Amino acid sequence: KSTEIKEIKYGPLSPANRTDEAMVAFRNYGLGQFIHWGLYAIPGNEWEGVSARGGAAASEWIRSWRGPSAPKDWVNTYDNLYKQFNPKDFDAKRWAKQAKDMGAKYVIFTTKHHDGFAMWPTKYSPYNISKTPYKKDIVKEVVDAYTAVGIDVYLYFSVLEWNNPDYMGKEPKTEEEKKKFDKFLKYTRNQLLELMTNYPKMKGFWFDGTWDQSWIKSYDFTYNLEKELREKHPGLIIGSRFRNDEFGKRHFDSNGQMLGDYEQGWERKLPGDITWLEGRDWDCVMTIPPNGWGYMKDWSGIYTKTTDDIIDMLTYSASLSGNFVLNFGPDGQGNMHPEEDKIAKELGEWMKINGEAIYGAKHAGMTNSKLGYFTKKADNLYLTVFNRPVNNIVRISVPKAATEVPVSATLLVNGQMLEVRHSDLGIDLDKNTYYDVLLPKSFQSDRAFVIKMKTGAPK
Ligand code: JFZ
Repeated sequence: KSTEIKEIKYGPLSPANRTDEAMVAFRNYGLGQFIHWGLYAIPGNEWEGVSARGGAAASEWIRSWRGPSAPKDWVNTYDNLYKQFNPKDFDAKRWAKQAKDMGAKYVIFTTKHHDGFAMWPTKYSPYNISKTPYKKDIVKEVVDAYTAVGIDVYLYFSVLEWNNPDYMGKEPKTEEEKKKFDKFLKYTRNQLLELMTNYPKMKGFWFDGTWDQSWIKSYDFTYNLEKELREKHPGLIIGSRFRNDEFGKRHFDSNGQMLGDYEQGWERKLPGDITWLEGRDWDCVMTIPPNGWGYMKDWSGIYTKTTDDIIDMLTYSASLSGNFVLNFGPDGQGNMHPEEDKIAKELGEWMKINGEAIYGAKHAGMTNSKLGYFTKKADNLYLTVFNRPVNNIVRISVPKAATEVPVSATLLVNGQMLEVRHSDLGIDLDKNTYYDVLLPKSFQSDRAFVIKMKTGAPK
């Protein structure tokens, strides 16, 4: 790393590691839900029975697909799908209840994806929900229903728009281009202010589609816009994917300072270890299929993550002090995929028992264990066990310098007390000391289970 500090005019606009109420809430969410819903839900990643898999990056990208069953004027066909958008089964309260039962503390909802279609009746573009047979304001229904059950709402917003004639990916150079893109920037500002005005209960934005040169070169505009958004909505939370500095550095400025309140780069991937994060807040957003955020009718022939996979990634995220956000792609009628329903239910059952190892729980500073992941909260140390030892001895390595060590243990699933004993193993005894938690042979579990330990001064 270079130690030279660059002069930066367009660096961070909010302090690192904010400690206000909104940010503390964000830090403690643990589990969130993402919802990708828009016109792409109608084709569901296929057209006239032909799958777009492989042809499109993901189901919500089907507009850019050129598959064999796509008509010649496919883009036009896609752009007219709104005339059919009439989700007769949509009930935001039902979704909110499902998310609540699953244990989600926040939801990120697509107000507008790359296709440019607005799920709210925006004044700034005719291409919006009010022109569909459904007519009603979907963003409002989602914000109200989720807020009513105590789930915080974040608005996903794609800056880039495929079908907007004023949008361009490259840097605007000619006077005409500059005029056009300037119009687009004003439009973007209007929509964002409109969203904050219409839905004052929203907590933040999850920005996307900010990677094009046109946006990157608009750093003066985006800096001032972020400032304005924050002024108009105290406590607003914005991730690191909104803007860049004047040198084109996105997510982090040229001095490595994060641009935004949390690191937003963990899209379908997870950090390798805690050192990557350098104490920053972050979230991981994850699909159940390999890729595909919008509805996919057909889940056959691809690896779709199991509830156990999800619990693993969720617990791992918590062990590195991050939030884990699970994506759902409802169909054109407003129903979740049946597999999503199943995972939501199973995850909720697990969270009801084991959620205390996730919510508000942070990196425990323990040596990584092959058995599972550690989290901590006050004087509680949690170990979510994925790999149970055949001898039922859960051996925990504690750094010798630790002032807190496990003194007692229980199973979260049934409250059973477990014996904890100090053991002297041979490995690195100058650095580590060992504690064994004994599992009863009779204890059975077909999912990961949590050992909750109380910590105290070593005897
Ligand atoms: C974007 C979208 O293109 C996609 O459709 C979906 O909405 C997802 C949540 O976000 O895809 C991305 C965005 C960022 C990265 C990768 C895919 N990234 O930073 O690596």
